[in-house]
Amino acid sequence: MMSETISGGHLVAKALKAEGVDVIYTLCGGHIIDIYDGCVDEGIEVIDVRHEQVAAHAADGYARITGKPGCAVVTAGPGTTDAVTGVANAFRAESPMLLIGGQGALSQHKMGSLQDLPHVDMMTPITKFAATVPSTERVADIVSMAFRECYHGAPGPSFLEIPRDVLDAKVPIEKARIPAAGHYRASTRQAGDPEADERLADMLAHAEKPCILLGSQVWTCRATDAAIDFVRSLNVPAYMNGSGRGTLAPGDPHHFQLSRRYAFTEADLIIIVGTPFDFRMGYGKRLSPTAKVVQIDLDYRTVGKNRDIDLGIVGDAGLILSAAAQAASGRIENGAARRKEWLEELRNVETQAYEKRLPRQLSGAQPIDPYRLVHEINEFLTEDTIYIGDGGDIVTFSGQVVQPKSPGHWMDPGPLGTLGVGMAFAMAAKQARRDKEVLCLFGDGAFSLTGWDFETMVRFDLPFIGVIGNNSSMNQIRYGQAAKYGEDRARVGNTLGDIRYGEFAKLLGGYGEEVRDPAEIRPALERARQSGKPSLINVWVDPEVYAPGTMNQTMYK
Ligand SMILES: Cc1ncc(C[n+]2csc(CCOP(=O)(O)OP(=O)(O)O)c2C)c(N)n1
Ligand SMILES: [Mg+2]
Repeated sequence: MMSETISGGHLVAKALKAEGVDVIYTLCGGHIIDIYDGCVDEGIEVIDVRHEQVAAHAADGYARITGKPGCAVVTAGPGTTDAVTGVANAFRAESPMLLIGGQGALSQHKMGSLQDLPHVDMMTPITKFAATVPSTERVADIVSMAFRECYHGAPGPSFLEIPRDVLDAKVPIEKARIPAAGHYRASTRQAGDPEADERLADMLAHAEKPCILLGSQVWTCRATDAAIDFVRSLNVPAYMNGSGRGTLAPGDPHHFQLSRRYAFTEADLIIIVGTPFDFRMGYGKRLSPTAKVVQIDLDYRTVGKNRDIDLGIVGDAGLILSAAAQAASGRIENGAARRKEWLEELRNVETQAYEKRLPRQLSGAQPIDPYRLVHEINEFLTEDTIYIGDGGDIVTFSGQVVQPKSPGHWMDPGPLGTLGVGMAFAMAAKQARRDKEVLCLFGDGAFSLTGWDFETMVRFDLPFIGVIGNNSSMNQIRYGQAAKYGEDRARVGNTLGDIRYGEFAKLLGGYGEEVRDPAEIRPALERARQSGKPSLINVWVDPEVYAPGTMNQTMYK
């Protein structure tokens, strides 16, 4: 009797299914079509995009939103090189995704086959794991191995290339190793060291002016509840960055944002959770030299990097924060009440900064003040709106003003600072969470990198509200040129056309509007919401003003 056979592409689909992946993002090519055929059998949706960069960013975005790894499938050679930026972005952002690339047949190895490149060599430095699948029997095994590697320490991307003959060949099903769902990788989280948790509790009990920074790993670890319980029970003011934004809702007594620099200078205990001392943190130099500094991170290599610390704990943010709060609760009062004045002090700084900026946020100027645009967006967001920022200066404005109302509802590229993530993140967010509203703020420069995938949003019926802060420039770069070379030499390589992106949206089958009057921003946003379509509200903002964050970049100092 003939035994049942299975091809490599179908084994890929089985391994994706085992991991819970229910969609792949892809742009087709002859090398990878057998994976599509496998997806048909396994009920995995195939979303085909217009550029492989978008496929990879969408896989990154899917991972962030769902907590499951994302998957992008691209063809060999240019398909894979186009996806490099998306993988690199996921690498710096600690996002678990798998990129599968095609490769010429093993039987033509190094003979100059179509689109042959050393993909694995190219991907090795920007992934946690990169390998060639050597035989059809091992396809599912190596896919599950790649997923396992994605979760080593802080998460990150993996890459696999599958030669065409390996993918297309059929092998007897009993010869293939097919790891079973839930049985091929650990299901545990890494707890911190109980002694270190005790020490943290002790430091908290003695601190008069503690503060905590809740970084992206708070969301990665789904540690929202633990973090909220920690700051409330110990009465610690909290700042949030990256995907950690929204852990506490705006208006929460422990939610702070505008007083961060003040807090880092005045605090006697600073707890950094799940974010590295990189450029966003001034490499740790801006923390008070007399404060005790505690760092909690999933990655051993991040702890103590770039500055000395007083206590470093490696592990899951939620388990560690819960253990420390628990340990502190046994002590008399644990100092919580004593910190009332400290919180009031910070609240005053916060209120002053807010009031100083408010006139700009309400400005009726034309061209529109970018502060007014981001203010309107902030007012427009609901608890169920996932906010995405993709741009330069305009997104720097939004970082100060826009507050996500719920955890996991803020997406930015992360420390790679990649322009062009927006459309892909919107795609992944809306596809994974149809119940959510998605709003993406683009710079006009950022939008034009990957904007054609607006068509994919239309084709797959993925409504979202796109807002373009249009200054017909790459303004964040222009600022640096003006500062360095003078205004008369500043307009080189950064000027874009006056593009009516609202018309572009309509051309591709979406909803679009042009806005020049600030009073029209809100009604236009409402109409985009009502349209039920992918939309672009093209808001003409003043190119002559820059965000303070742009002007303070260490790069220009
Ligand atoms: C892929 C990529 N290319 C180039 C840059 C460098 N860069 C940073 S900000 C910026 C300008 C972005 O212009 P736009 O999106 O229109 O935002 P604006 O600064 O004008 O508000 C550029 C080109 C980058 N971060 N990413
Ligand atoms: Mg611009």
